[in-house]
Amino acid sequence: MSMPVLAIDIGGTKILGALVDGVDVREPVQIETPSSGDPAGWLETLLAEGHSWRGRFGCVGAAVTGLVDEGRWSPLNPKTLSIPAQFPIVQTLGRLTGRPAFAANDAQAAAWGEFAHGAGRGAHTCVFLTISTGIGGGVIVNGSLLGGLAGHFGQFRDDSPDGQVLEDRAAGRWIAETARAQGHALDARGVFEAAKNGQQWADAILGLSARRVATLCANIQLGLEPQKIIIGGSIGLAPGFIEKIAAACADLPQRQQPKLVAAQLEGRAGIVGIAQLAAYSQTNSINQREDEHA
Ligand code: ADP
Ligand code: BMX
Repeated sequence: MSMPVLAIDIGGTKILGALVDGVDVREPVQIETPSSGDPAGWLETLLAEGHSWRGRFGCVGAAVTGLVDEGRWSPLNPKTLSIPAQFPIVQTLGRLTGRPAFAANDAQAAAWGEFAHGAGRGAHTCVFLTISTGIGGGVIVNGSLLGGLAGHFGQFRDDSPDGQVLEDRAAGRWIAETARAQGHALDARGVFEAAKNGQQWADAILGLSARRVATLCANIQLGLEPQKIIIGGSIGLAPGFIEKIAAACADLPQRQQPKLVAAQLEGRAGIVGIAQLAAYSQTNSINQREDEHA
């Protein structure tokens, strides 16, 4: 019987690690993502908290916010998470755990998790969107996951004079900054609470965020015609947010309506997906060049 995978999901707000076998997630450990320092130190902290995992996994996989190219991890938007460019994530994981390692973008990994085990089952062309600290995406076309830059919908640009990308005008950091600018020192979760308690200002911020995400979904539908657009991330899955996106899409012509569904694996999509991708990489020798050439 094969051993579980040590799966780690590093987002702009939280880091989650667990032993994962298929959809079975055991001994989860969650820590806040530090806003400074060295990712190697963050991983050491996580592994110390997850000391019970030691010796009980065959390989390790990390789903990380940012771009992963040949085992090296770089930020596209340092406002979502500021990490050093070209950080050798695969080599570092191998050194810290003594096991073969694999890494991929967090939203791409979550897309694979949902496709293989969640809301994307049976949808050979689908898109996963995480609405979280930033906005990430993963694209499955005819059953294949697109890697590299593909799916970085949060980096979409318009003609904003300040050069802001979409996630800087819609995701968790923007929601908190916009609330603060209006005199409410709350994070995005606090803004959802305020909206639930009937605060008009909070509902207006969330409405604008959802409308911008709805425009993105409409454009994705035109660009790829996915059978489903799967919405995840703590903001995407917060009560009422998908309904707000759907309401903002309601006036589109029927033929152009995006098929929105909630992520079934919820916050586990990334670790479930990266576990499967890491296990697959062991038998197919992908994404390990950095480790081998170190
Ligand atoms: P990450 O970006 O680290 O992957 P999340 O998917 O949890 O993590 O997204 C983090 C963002 O979601 C933050 O802006 C946080 O304030 C917000 N958030 C966390 N929990 C909730 C919640 N229950 N309801 C609404 N927003 C939430
Ligand atoms: C950003 C980008 C993506 C990531 C997405 C969601 C960085 C550091 N990250 O668009 O690679 O998938 O955020 O990340 O440039 P999360 O932390 O919000 O889950």
